Amino acid sequence: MNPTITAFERSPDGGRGLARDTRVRWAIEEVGQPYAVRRVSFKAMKQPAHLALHPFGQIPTFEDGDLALFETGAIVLHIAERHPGLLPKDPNARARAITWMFAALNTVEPPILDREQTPYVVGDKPWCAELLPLLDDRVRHRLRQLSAHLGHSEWLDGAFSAGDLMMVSVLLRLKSLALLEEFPNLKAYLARGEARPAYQRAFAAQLLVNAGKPPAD
Ligand code: GTB
Repeated sequence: MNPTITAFERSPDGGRGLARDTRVRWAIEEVGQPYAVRRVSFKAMKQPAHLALHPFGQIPTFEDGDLALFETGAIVLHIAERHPGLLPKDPNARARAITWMFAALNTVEPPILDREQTPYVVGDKPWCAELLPLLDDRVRHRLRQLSAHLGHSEWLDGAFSAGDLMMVSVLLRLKSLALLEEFPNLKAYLARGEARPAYQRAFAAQLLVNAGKPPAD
């Protein structure tokens, strides 16, 4: 049996690849494994059958035999550890690649999410317009640090790894904001990630089911 992941029945982003199943699809494509997708509605995500897989009622999940995982960090790490292609063999290089996965999820993604979600959550408050530039600055600060580390390198630490896969996935969320324009090396890094054939396959697969408006649920 091939592993099965879950994804939105129809992503609210209409196929822009921003829902987190895309990074899992990308990891599976990088290691060249077949997989199946079970699409779930927002309603089904909160039902006991899905909650048994994902205690927070979200996507994506990953099932392989009697193993069920949630959290994209854990899922991508699991895939990378079981198949060659996403983690270096050298133990120290491997540990550093995993460090970059954590950095993407714990250090770079949170300020990006705060910036992205604030307009949805408190966009009607009079102080929201003052808050957004402050949140932009928090993102800018992290991007400046990441940009300084990357410099003219192709990837974060030697060859492409699960750390890059996660960092590019996180940075993709900035595509609708102007901030990335300030960091040409990060923009080019993102473009390199998106150009990878495995990413292209993952993106195309999610686009196939997500293009168009999401159904009312
Ligand atoms: N930390 C978890 C992980 O990394 O796996 C976060 C999982 C998560 O946030 N899942 C979201 C979800 O299931 C989908 S990806 N949300 C439904 C819910 O909580 O009820 C987040 C997401 C959703 C939609 C867009 N979009 O439309 O642009 C982008 C990202």
